[in-house]
Amino acid sequence: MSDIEQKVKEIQEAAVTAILGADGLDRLNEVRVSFLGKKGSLTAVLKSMKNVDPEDRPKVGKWVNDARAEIEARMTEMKNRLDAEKMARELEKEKIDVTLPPKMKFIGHSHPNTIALEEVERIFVGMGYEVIEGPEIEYDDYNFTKLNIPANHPAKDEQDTFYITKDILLRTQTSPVQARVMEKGKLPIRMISPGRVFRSDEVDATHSPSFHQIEGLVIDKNITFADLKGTLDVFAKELFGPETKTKFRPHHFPFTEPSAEVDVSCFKCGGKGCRFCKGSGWIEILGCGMVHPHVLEMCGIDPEEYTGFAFGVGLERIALLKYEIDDMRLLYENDIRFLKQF
Ligand code: 2U9
Repeated sequence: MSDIEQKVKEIQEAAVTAILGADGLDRLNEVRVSFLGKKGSLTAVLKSMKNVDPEDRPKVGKWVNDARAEIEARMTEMKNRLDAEKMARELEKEKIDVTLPPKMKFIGHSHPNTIALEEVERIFVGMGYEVIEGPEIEYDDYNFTKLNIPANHPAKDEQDTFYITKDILLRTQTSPVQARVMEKGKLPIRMISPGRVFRSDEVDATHSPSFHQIEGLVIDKNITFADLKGTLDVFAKELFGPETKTKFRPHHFPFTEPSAEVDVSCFKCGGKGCRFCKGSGWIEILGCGMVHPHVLEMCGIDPEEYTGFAFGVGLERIALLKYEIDDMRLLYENDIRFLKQF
């Protein structure tokens, strides 16, 4: 074996040993440069060709090319192996145990007021009512005057009402929404108006300066107190169960005549008397009456031709009763430990 052939063999062996010993793709590249690069040892043999006898050059060229092919084949093999190992390491790192229990995600849910409101809306929409909302800041005229609440009425006292100016206030009831609908003059009317109202009250278990009402209004020809009784009886049965009875007690409101307060038989004891209904068997839930002819007139409706009934319930009152909550303040504190029970 000639010296050159021997040298090419040694380079090839050294290269293969270096390739097999490469511990990563960077090292493999260094090996490539040191054997096959411009200044690599195998390239050096080609460069020394000018010293070789021209007759022997094809032979030497073949040895070098064979050695290069062998080195490159080993390189490719090694590169594939290193690539596969790298991929395997990465996959191992990214492995997900799909059998692990998930982290509990806390998702929000409706406030008891919202649940109660949606229930009341469902009942009235089912009877063909529209749900209409209106402004929380109102004119004295719509909040009081058009509802037959005169200038000297105690409800108008600054002790009870938040005034913004002499004529503008935070509405104390949602009735002004209904007064506005009546004024538009499109009859008949069958509507409920839910919304936030404001009264200058101290906070305690049953009072808050801001709470929610749902008021209802029906205006048509030949509407009677019997329609009012029937409607509210259906409402009570839907809300508290089919066994529920209603009782209408005479009352007074400036905007209705005659007026009544409505009690429902206690849905806890069925009317026998328990802690929940304070022994009476009845629970007061709402106020109602036939719309006062003067209110109809002030809102542009002829009381000789049309009559109507109206009612009002406190949303918080419904929520407290339905969910057996004993303190209204819990509805406003938004303590998640309380809210998540519903
Ligand atoms: C118009 C005419 C009359 C609405 C009515 C009540 C009786 C009533 C209270 C219930 C508890 C208020 O939320 S509460 O504090 N409401 O008792 N509301 S009749 O009467 C109207 C409404 C609009 C034009």
